[in-house]
Amino acid sequence: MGIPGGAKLRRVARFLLFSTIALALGGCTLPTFGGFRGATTQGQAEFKLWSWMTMAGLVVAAIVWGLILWAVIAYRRRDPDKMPRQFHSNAFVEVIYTAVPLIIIGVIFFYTVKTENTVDALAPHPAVTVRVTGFQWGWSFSYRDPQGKQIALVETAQARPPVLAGNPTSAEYPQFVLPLGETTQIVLESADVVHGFYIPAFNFSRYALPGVTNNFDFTPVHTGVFAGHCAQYCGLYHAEMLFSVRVVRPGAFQAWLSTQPASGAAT
Ligand SMILES: [Cu+2]
Repeated sequence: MGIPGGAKLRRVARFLLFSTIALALGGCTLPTFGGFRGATTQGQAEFKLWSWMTMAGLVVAAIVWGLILWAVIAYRRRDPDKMPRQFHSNAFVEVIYTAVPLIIIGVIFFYTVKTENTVDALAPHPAVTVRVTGFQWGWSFSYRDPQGKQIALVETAQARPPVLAGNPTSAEYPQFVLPLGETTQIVLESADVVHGFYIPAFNFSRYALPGVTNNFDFTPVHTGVFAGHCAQYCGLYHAEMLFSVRVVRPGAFQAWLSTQPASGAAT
């Protein structure tokens, strides 16, 4: 049997599909839906996945809400004495609403794996290596040369007032620096308990785990100062685990690096 209003439905679906594609391709700026566009190549890949998945979700939502509304209005009870035609199944519709979600899940799975591979990819020869250690309650950023020797150190001041909980970019909190357009490898560890190394503008968060080393790359695409904080409740002064990252041009980065003290015991 044919589906009543099937042609009209297909027209609506086609309109939604094409308007979404036109929206995405026009000016090639994807809508953010409240997300960050990503200040690194890895963060941009993450953003692209977020934006496309949200758009796909909205198309599905529009079709579902449209069908509900249509069924409610078109098949409302007009005559209290007349029952509508009774039937118990529709093989065609059932095959469609099983196959289409499977295809959607398959596409989402494919692009999620693809994006994760991009985000987790490690460059064989990163321009900079920074060993980041989370501890109760702060961060240390130890810059290493290719031989693993510490060449610069930025860390949370130990003698800080107990609670500042202010702006992550203020001078009370450590700020590490990354070169624009170059790949920095972060070697993430914890000195005590589980912490969360989170930079919202990079669309990136990862656990700092005691006894486990997490490696990942940042390739910044925008200069600027970006806030970071601990994303895993880790004790009394968890809210004090603020930091920021400043992205500068490679020349300015080398100038900054040369002024940094290499002192402090390597953690
Ligand atoms: Cu914490």
